[in-house]
Amino acid sequence: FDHERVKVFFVLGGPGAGKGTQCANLVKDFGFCHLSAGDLLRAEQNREGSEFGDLIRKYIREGQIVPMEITIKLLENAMRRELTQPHDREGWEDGRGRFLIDGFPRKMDQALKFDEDVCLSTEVLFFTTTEDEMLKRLLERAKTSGREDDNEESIRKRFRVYKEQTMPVIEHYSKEGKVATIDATATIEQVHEKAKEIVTKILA
Ligand code: UP5
Ligand code: MG
Repeated sequence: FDHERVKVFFVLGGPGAGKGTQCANLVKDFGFCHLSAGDLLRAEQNREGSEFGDLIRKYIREGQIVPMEITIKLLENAMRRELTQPHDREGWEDGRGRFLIDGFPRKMDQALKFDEDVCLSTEVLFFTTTEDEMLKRLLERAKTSGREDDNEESIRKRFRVYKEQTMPVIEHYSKEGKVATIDATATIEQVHEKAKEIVTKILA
């Protein structure tokens, strides 16, 4: 996809930082299409006839990164589907579109491959808070989420993978001047205001 027409915002931050929550708000403000890599993988895991179901389940429970070919294919297919259907949302005329790609890329190889083969990204929205806060949020969410990785053991593994594999991605984009860091410790509404301000400037 042509990055002049298709705006890709990567949304990164640790497990439970609030990526999904904030994406839902930004969709309402700016007409984004929100694609969560984790949600796409969970849907593929449960899709009847998927050859990857067992593999995805195993990786997610261990907090490991699913081989990038699978995730990138799911994202690319979802983007193509969106871009080829009619929209009356802001920013979506004549093959144009804007995406929030949530929870991706979380490993350097994915970042390079996506920028090269799918679409050059515009910006990284980086939501940051402490591990204690993220753990608290995830354990609370665990009561109702039904997610197989919302247990303390999987959460600890997700934290480790995030530090070892995803932080280098953020450093990489920082060097390119593409990272907007947002303190996600405040209330959902306060974090939203800050994110909205940043996105407004970038889209202007
Ligand atoms: N909450 C949110 N904001 C709050 C605030 N400001 N104050 C108080 N509470 C707040 O939020 C989490 C919880 O916190 C919610 O209950 C919310 O109400 C509350 P949420 O918005 O869901 O946080 P989010 O950052 O989206 O957390 P999530 O658990 O989804 O993050 P992960 O990055 O861990 O999960 P994801 O779904 O992206 O990935 C899951 C797994 O998929 C990965 O571990 C990996 O195994 C696999 N994966 C890949 O292999 N490749 C990929 O490219 C992507 C994923
Ligand atoms: Mg999420």
